[in-house]
Amino acid sequence: MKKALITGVTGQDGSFLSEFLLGKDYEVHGTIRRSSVDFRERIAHLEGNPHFHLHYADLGDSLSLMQVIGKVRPDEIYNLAAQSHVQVSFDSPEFTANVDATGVLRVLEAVRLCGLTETCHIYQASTSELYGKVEEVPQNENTPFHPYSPYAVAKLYGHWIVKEYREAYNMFCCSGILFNHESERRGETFVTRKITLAAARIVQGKQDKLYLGNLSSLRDWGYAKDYVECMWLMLQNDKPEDFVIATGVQHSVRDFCYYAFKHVGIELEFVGEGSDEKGVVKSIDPQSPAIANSQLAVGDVLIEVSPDFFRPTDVVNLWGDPSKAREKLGWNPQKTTFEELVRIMVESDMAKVAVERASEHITTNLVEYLEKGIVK
Ligand code: NAP
Ligand code: F7E
Repeated sequence: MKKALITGVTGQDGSFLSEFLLGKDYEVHGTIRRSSVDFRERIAHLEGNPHFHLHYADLGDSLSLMQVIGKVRPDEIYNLAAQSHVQVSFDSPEFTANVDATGVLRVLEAVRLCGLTETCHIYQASTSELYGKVEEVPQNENTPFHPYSPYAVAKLYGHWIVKEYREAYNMFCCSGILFNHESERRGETFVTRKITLAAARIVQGKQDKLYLGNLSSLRDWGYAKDYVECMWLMLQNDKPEDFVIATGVQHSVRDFCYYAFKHVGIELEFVGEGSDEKGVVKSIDPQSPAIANSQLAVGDVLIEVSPDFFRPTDVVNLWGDPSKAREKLGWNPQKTTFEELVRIMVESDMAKVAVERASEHITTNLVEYLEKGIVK
């Protein structure tokens, strides 16, 4: 049975990759950090599986990495752990550098010091943010990098140190240059999830408006579940090589809003420009079950721009060319289309908000019954 170690197993990608590898009969080991709450939502369903094991380790702590790598002696390491939020990297640049840059070096050195240089295959989570202030579109493996945030600068170090260890020590280590990939498990402060959650809350009467930053920003958004397969394919390749992982299709944040709200029966139109731009209800689909009990009306303003979400430097034109991954790895970049991705996320958030509303309703009724002495 092959053994894989996933750093960042509690994250969006870590959870999908764990499921994928367990499905391929791997013994999966994941690193976790101590936190004041023990519930790990994305992997709770895997805990208790006899082939799934968790270990405490932190990318800022070499000794913890040495211990876990020395104990597990994995055949494959997927280094997914990172401070992954670009906007947060402007607030915590030093922490971001320690984890996203030096943390990669710590993993590589731990592999070497544990004597696994020749046997362990390593995947590094690189990012399309390396292209940053882009120098060409679409971007492929040969496009020059121009990182444009503390996050991207830290990830550039991670990317280059992996290449260096590959060449200096002949290690099987490689980077996937992943473009944005989303899912129903995406963190709630990334723009796609913020939009799908807001669409669900707005039609169910739990939120009035959605405030966003740059609506014109362009991204190549794929489905995380499809992308973890490509990470695995990279480590099964004959030789370690870097690959762009993307869909090859580009949309704006504005488009994402349009499709998310359309899925719950609301057609939006965008009026005004820059900070004055607004997303307004143009029409409502009376057949949509999602909208059934909503109080919304044509002309309502549902989206506004807030400078709070502008970044000191923003990456605005990401568009990947996945030809190399398609041709060399046989990976299908179009397995889940953009519209399908939006549908998956909106439907999941509609269900989540409905459960939250139901549980609030039960709590309110219970309090009332207790107060009135109807239940004791
Ligand atoms: P995510 O949901 O934010 O997960 C990040 C993971 O890293 C979490 O498990 C987190 O643990 C862990 N982590 C953070 N700091 C750590 C530290 N100091 N030591 C150990 N673990 C730490 O990110 P994701 O979306 O799954 O992305 C996975 C990787 O791909 C990241 O490296 C990200 O930068 C990169 N990437 C993501 C995308 C994308 O669109 N999703 C695109 C390109 C590259 P806690 O749960 O304890 O916080
Ligand atoms: O922003 C704009 C924002 O935070 C996308 C990470 O997984 O992908 C992710 O980084 C765009 C940006 O993702 C809001 O300015 C507008 O232009 O969802 P995001 P990101 O910065 O692209 C890359 C590939 C990674 O490697 C990262 O780990 O959307 N935007 N309004 C907004 N963004 C956010 N978060 N919130 C807004 O309200």
